[in-house]
Amino acid sequence: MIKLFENIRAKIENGARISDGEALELFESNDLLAIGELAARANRKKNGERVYFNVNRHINYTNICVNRCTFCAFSKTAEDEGCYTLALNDILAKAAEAAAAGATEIHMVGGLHPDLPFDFYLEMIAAIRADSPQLHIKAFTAVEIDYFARLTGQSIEQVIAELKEAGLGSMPGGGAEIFAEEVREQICPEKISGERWLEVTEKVHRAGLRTNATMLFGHLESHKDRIDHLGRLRRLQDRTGGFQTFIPLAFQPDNTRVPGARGVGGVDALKTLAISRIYLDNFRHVKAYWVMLGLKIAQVALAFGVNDLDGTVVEEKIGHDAGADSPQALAKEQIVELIRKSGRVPVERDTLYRELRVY
Ligand code: V47
Ligand code: SF4
Repeated sequence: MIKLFENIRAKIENGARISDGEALELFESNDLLAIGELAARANRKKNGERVYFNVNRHINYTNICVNRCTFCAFSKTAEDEGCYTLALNDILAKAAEAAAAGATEIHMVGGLHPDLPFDFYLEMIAAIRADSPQLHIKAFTAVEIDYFARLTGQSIEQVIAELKEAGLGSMPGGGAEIFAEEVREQICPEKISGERWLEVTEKVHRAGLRTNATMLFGHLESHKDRIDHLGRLRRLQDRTGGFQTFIPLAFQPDNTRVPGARGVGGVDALKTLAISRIYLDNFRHVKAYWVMLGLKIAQVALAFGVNDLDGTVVEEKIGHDAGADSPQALAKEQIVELIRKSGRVPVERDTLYRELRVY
């Protein structure tokens, strides 16, 4: 074990990358602090003492979805009680409210609605851009892009070009879940495959848009499946350099249909964040999404290789529908305080990681 940590430390110092075998040994080690120390070292080389956050707002325009992922407590059918689709005016009002409160980003995703035409999404983006030009619109995932292409009979390239023209600025990292086919078959059988997610994302990067990448962990996947997931992301990033941030999403089990589902413990969460940082040597940023992790683990994660705490969020449904016990929103001052109390330097960023203010 000591040899494992020494070898990895040398690799980090020399800018070499760890192998899948070494990542597996890390997952199977109980030496959380040694893993964290390596991850903190890898992060410090890239980002020094700075920890990023942004002022943003999430808008989930509809929860009606033709996919019925078993891990998802957010989605409904058009017949279910509690299903909704926001009217364009409501969406614009939420965006304008966010802009007035100093937000620089709108994060928009939703279900795959059976009836809304592609024009609805183009109009939504164009209207937000016209109304609140100061907001960066980060919206949709590879899953939606593939759905829009099927809806319209257009190529992925054409769909991306039209969204970009309407004002899409970048894409969040959702829909990746776990790429390993056998697990994906159980948790999201109707969703596009992992390979398709990667293929669509590659096209988005080639069109000049940056995206993030996520990994949903803590359900049915093994350590090997997690490493397989990280490996496919690392290889795509080698080809395109289009990923900004990696975000491990801790599975929330309430109201879901994953057999035997339990929550993610603190040790597993910290280990997964840290190993992601060490393994993904070609990702600059690793985000602790406080909504799924809880504020305390997200703050401690800053000592385990993490350099981003996401944002103010304002209104969150996906995690809270599945039992997340974090707050709905954070004020900018609360995020600054969380980072300060960890001894690091809070930096407000925009979506593309331009520094807006150092605290
Ligand atoms: O793709 C769904 C996940 C994702 C559950 O890119 C769940 O900056 C946990 O991708 N428990 C959407 N997770 C959220 C997302 C995201 C969030 C914040 C920042 C960024 C970013 C991206 O949420 C889905 C899915 O993987 N999800 N259900 C659940 N029960
Ligand atoms: Fe639909 Fe996305 Fe939920 Fe799957 S995770 S059911 S695609 S909203």
